[in-house]
Amino acid sequence: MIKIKINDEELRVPEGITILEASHEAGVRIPTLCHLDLHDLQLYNKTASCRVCMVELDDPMRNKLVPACVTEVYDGMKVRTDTLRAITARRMAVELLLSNHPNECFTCPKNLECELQALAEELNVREIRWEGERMNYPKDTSSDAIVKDANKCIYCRRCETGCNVVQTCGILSGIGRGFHAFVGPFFNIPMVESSCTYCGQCVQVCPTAALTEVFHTDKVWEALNDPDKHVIVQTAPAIRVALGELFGMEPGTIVTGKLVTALKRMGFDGVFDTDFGADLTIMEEAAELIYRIENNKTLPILTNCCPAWVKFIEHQFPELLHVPSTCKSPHIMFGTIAKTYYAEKKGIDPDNIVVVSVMPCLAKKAEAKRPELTKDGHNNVDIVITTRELAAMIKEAGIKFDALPDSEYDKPLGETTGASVIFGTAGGVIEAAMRTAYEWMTGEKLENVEFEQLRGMDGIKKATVKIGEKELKIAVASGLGNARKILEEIREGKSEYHAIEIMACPGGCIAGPGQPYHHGNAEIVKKRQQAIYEEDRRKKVRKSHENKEILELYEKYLGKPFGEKAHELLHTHFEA
Ligand code: HC1
Ligand code: SF4
Repeated sequence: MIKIKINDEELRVPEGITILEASHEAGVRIPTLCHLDLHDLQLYNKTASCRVCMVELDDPMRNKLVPACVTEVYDGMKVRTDTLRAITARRMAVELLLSNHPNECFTCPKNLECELQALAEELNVREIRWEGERMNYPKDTSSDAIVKDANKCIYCRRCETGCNVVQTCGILSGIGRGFHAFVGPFFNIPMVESSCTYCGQCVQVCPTAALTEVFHTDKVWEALNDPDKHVIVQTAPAIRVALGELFGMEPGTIVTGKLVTALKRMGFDGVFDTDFGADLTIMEEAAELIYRIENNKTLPILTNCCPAWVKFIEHQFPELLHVPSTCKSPHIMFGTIAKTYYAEKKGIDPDNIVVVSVMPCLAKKAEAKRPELTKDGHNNVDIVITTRELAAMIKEAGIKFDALPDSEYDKPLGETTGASVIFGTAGGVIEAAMRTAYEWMTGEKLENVEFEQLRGMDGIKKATVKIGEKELKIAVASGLGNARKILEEIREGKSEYHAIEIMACPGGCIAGPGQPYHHGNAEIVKKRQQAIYEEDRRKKVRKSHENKEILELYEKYLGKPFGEKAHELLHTHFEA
């Protein structure tokens, strides 16, 4: 340990840490912009490019301004964060960024969520004394998921690190110099022509609106206002534990009942839960796992509900496309059933049914457009909006969300289980599958349904689950960099696993890029995760194969799990 001083506070800190790290112990805030260092959420960026964290050293030998994020402490170091020089330097760094930034705050999609805007306020920037060269690059709206507005790029490189280092996708890099510089796909090709997975980690970390989702709220309003359309909505497992944050509620508040009421008041003809699709997925995936084990087919099986992960394997490991489960993802399964079974039951022409999914994810927007996820010319799912977009619509409709009473999801297709709600957090899909596979393989009742080994925020989790005489080796990877490690093992023939869950977002869907921005606060994500497990514990039925409406669906319509009709409707294929 060494002794340092920050402002007037004496501290003993370990050697090798930075001034920024030491400042947390001193209770002093040093503002940052480009810097990220959050192990739990796999958010990193240590490029020291923005110079917003400048502090002054009180040292006759070194008296100078230094960036706190990369300057290591030394014994006897005296740091001042509150000198005129330090304050002016920090303010000037932000002022220079603003000199080159579009003055569009009122209409910007990140208005009131922008970290640059917040810093300008925090650092008391009251004028911009320089006129930078403002760019007028066209927006890249080529993809169904992500909009890139290079004019708003401040070159912090967070997205680049997230894409290339954390997700190992290698899509983004710095382009141009000086005022012309921005981050984009190489040669600035349209996003849709790159191998982008739409995982959205770049959107998650972008401090401004240089990268945002494609907004589809107007499409939903149009459908709701079309008297010929029967518009139904489904909500992903992770929405109910995060939406409340956008209405001032504590992170982790479970708002399932209010969410349903709000959607009914907005005019949806049916309000459903993607959890029903998740229970259906488990029926198919567990049956597929058992089929593969009993028939010596390809193992491990990989879950594939995450569409960014699917694009990742398609682009980066095309030789392994026989490995993932062939199940469609839960919301796509739900859409398929809505336009077949539900349409028949209600006597509605599927042409007139519009299925809207509310998802914590941007990749789901692109997934819904995949040509193989259509039936008789209908998209299984028509429109995907994010948690943030839904909150914006609730506000547009003048609904006072926090004052809403609770309601129940509509029926049929409304019954769900605890197994399906845990899909919303990394490890949940495979835990849900194990609850069913255990009982199907042994014929015995599983008493303790909680598989602690598969829980938590680690990027890779491993467990051995004893099922009768058999030991199933299970892994969970969240974050595409971790998925790559798992896939490399499989490619080299070294994988010892029977089943692996993969999610592109570190932590799973609760931390998706369509959720309320958590601005790097891992506690928010942990509270959402606790709420997901709480919702599971509250459910009377906690195993997918005990969902009575699912059993009725198989009995009346689908036949056997993994059978012919189930194959036709609920399974898909991948494209290299
Ligand atoms: Fe997810 Fe899924 S859990 S992928 O994380 O399998 O997005 O919440 O809806 O489809 O159910 C997301 C969440 C979601 C699907 C389910
Ligand atoms: Fe990279 Fe994912 Fe962003 Fe695409 S969405 S550019 S893969 S981080």
